[in-house]
Amino acid sequence: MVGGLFKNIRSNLDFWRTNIHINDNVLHSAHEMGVEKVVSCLSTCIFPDKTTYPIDETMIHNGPPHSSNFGYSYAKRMIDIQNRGYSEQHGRRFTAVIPTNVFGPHDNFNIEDGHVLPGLIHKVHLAKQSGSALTVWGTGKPRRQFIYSLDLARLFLWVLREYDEVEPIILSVGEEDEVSIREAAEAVAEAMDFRGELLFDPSKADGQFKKTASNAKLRRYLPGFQFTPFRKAVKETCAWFDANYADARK
Ligand code: GFB
Repeated sequence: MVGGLFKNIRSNLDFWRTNIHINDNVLHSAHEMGVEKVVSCLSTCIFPDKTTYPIDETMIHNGPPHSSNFGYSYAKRMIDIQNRGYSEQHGRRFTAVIPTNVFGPHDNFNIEDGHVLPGLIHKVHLAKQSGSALTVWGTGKPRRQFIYSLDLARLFLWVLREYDEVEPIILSVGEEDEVSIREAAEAVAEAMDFRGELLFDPSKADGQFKKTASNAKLRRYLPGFQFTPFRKAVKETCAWFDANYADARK
């Protein structure tokens, strides 16, 4: 069960309970059925809120997560604990990846519950139709690393076939590819040829200011992996949404 900042703020208990049940049902069923390997998803938003940067895989349990998504964060951290248990007690190779903010075609474009990029893409689509301004929530100052879903899928196949640690691995673009929410909104506006005004609504929460993650461990394994350039990935996602508006999750 995933969602954007605002859905997390509204439903921390649901995020905790639902994900804890998913964790145990999936992992224990896999164990009982003799499944060789399971790759679960954590997220770079589950790391401690008070931390040094860049964040790396060793820091997952070093302090409380940001208050906005504590339910999701603690539930996801328990996957790492459970994977360790299956490894020590049963020799299972159950592991986890830690993607940064994912976006791409087939995303959840729901404005209230979805993540920032699909939310902005949907908002620009509507603003162009109505000739209104684009309202970006918050100050636009927070910073995020975004990974294109197609790049994440390529990395997932590599993890499934080649990565043999139980310890989690961060799957993210580099620290140098981090952008502000304002820059992300400008990239969406450019990709959709939106000429209207960008307004910022600071009455809406900013959430975590930054959660800059290091992909040094990934780079040690795959030094030559090429991420899709951010603006190219945004353009492809916007084109997908415009072409599939009727059937998109929104
Ligand atoms: O993707 P997002 O909702 O979640 O991004 P997080 C929230 C940031 O984008 C905040 C700003 O700074 C918002 O103020 N923002 C601006 C918007 N306009 C919009 C908009 O139209 N929609 C949304 N959603 N945000 C989540 C975690 O944190 O990251 C989840 O809460 C999950 O658990 C996800 O792990 C990957 O990046 O802040």
